Amino acid sequence: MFEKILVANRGEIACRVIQACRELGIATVAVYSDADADALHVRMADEAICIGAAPNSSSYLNAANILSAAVVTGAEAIHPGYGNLSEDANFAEAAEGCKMTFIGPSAEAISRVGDKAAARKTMRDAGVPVVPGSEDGIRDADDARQIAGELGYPVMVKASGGGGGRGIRIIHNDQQMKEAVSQASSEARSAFGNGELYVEKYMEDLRHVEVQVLADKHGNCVHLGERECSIQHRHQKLLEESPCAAVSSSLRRRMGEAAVRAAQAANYSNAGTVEFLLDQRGRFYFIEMNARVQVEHPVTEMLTGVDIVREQIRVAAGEKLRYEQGGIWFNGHAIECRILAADGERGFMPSPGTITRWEFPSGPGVRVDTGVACGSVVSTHYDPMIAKVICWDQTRDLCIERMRATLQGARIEGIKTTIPYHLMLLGNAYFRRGEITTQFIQRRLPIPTGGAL
Ligand code: MV4
Repeated sequence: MFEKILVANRGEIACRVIQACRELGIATVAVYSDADADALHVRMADEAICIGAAPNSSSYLNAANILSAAVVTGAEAIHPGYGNLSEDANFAEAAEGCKMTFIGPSAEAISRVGDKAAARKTMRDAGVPVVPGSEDGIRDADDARQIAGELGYPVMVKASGGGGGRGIRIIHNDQQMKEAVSQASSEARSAFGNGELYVEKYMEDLRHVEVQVLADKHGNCVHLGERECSIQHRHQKLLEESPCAAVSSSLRRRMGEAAVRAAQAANYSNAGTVEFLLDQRGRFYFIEMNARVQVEHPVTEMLTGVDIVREQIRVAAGEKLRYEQGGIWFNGHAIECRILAADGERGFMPSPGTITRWEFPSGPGVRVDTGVACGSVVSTHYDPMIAKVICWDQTRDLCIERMRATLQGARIEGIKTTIPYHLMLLGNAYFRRGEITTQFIQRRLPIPTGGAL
């Protein structure tokens, strides 16, 4: 097992990884930018080393400085967290080139699932149902129109070079195609350095359900159930939960088996997530695979009792999975609310500042994963998500009430947060009935852009 791990990230995920290392008796090295010298993750780690100036591009995306920091501190492995360099195959390869273990899939597996158009092909060949769409990337708008003609509008163009929401457009007719393709392609080029797009049939009013997989380097792979992730604002998830109200135990088994097939087809190891769209008749379609631990991994941990980050470290060290599929149980219900330093009453406008009060209730089934504390300075250099509140209870209704009580009990001063919006969400009749699709925010609870809630 590793003796020292460098955590190549910041915020709550850095704190999360440091905690997992501590439980395993592994020393930790934190990296920080000039703006993060007093950050919580720096205070938690055994060692800390500055890797650059405040802008993310100068520090947490600065692969050379991070690798140098790992070498000079004698780290044997690097945990990238999520975002930043976590799905950068070149970084993974460079770490291995410096004789360090990258805690994640191999560089080849990252590349294979990171090319979203090629991944669809891999999955189709593996017998995983895929959203109808183009075989490969498209050449230009005419090519896209041709494919849209076969699929029928509306269609979605997406970036081959990366997932999430950048470089995505929904197109309703031929006239919109040229502009949409040019905008999406330039957005993708600036975000991922790759302007290639592919086309999919836009499947309206479905659920966005992802399955967690965990694979070791010895050919073993299990799934850890699904997460309902339809509640997104501008392709940013706001609230996730598990299990998904629309997934029966037999559907869970089928989606889980498809996700395991997807991981095996990609020759995948470590933690990964297979994203599907699920329709009202229980048919599911692959959209993409993510080669990193996800923000929302705690809801799966609360249901299964599996510590995903700890298993990532064990698998990276060459250990065999300690779980058989038959030994994975899904108990109760878990919900995660992402707490952003943003004004939930003004269109989620960023709300930087110094936190002068930071208190959350605690108790059975209440977990707060955070990278801030009282006195922390929240800047606009980085992602505005400063904490995740995760609640577990025996049923969905009890879990909703526990989450509401926890958020109502929060005492945060110095910045605005999205807690007011989350409380509205948890009180919304459609949400409480589990009537959730990808259109939920737009149709049931639009983000207020100004004035009191
Ligand atoms: C889709 C889709 C419908 N049809 N793909 C992909 C990235 C993720 N952030 C959202 N994604 C989606 N991909 C096809 N072919 C629906 C979503 C989607 C979504 C789309 C618009 C508005 C909100 C959404 C919430 C979840 C999923």
